Amino acid sequence: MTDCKFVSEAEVIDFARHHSGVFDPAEALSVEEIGDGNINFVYRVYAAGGNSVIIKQALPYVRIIGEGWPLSQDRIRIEAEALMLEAEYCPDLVPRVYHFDAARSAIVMEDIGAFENLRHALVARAELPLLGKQLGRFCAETLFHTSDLYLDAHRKKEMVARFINPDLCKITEDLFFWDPFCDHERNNINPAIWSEAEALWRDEPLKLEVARLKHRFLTCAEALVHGDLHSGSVFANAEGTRIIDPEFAYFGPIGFDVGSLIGNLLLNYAGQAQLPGEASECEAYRAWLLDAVRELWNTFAGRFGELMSSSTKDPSLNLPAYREAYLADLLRDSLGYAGTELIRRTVGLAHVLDLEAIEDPQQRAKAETQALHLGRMLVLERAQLSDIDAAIERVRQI
Ligand code: SR1
Ligand code: MG
Repeated sequence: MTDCKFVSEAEVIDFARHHSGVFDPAEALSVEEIGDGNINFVYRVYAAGGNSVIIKQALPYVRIIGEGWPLSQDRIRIEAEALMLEAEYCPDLVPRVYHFDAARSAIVMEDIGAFENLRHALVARAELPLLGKQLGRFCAETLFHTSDLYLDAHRKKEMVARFINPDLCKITEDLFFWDPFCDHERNNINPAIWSEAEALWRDEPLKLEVARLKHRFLTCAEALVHGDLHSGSVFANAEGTRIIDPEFAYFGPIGFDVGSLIGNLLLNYAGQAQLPGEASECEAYRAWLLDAVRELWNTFAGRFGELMSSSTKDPSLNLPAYREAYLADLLRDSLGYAGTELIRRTVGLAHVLDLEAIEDPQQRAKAETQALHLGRMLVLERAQLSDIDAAIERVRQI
């Protein structure tokens, strides 16, 4: 499938025209390449009248590296199927898929251009009153309905097989759970925090807990997770939220998705104190970020708990005491994975604007050090943090 790349703008336009049902046959179309992600090519095709679509194409390698880092194109089928499954439970929170084309390794989907990339919105201290609730609902609905609590046993195993995603999982296995904890050549470390990084590499209690989290990531086929639920995979504004890019989807631990979101809100929290602006604005935004973490978790746990009691099919799992214990396990996992996201985004390969926007390396080092300390605390203390309020209180102390 190496020759499926669009070779001209006319080809992209023709593809959009024939596979979206959005454009009038007579209207002239334009195209722009808008992908700023690490892995794929993304185009926006639009008409002067306002209609537009997005085309995402997956080539057999990582876009930012080139053919030296090969990657299965099956990821785009996985993304299309995951988006369509998510739409069954949260149609208002994901872009509509108009067409998936296996030969082209491309998806034609709804343009969500009215929303802003969440990472940029958070750096700009945007007001997003619906964010925590909508992210919590997305996680509860998509994760419950693809878990053994809801699915028939045979259907669940069929779905696990459809979503085997080894290339993308391997990226996470390495970038989250290995590189940051050793002096790996892929790491990207601000020299001003070199001693903090060295302390991580020597931190045996931390490495033991990260090994436990990695083993769960490798073996726990709990639900169809999005698998890359960071702020760059979310678009938002004051009226709503859209979640995109589930190409890393596979059957993994539920806490990985919830934790990735919490970790990203906390990365922004760590960055805020060193970003430009009035101290009072920064403090207010940091308080809002912690409220968003609380709202995300409470919405997730509230809705997941309701679904467990109303819709769990297997009577042996539908017990009030099990519900309570299971939600406590999910919180512990989510806090742990939030911790690994904080650490890998600070010293690993893939950095984030929330920290990179701090221009002065010494100032950035303060935010990066806080991110590392928050991450370490969450990984090590996750079993003792009895509820989300206790976790937030500990975050405030660091
Ligand atoms: C080479 S891929 C680096 C990162 O980008 C993706 O969005 C994932 O987060 C991955 O870890
Ligand atoms: Mg992505």
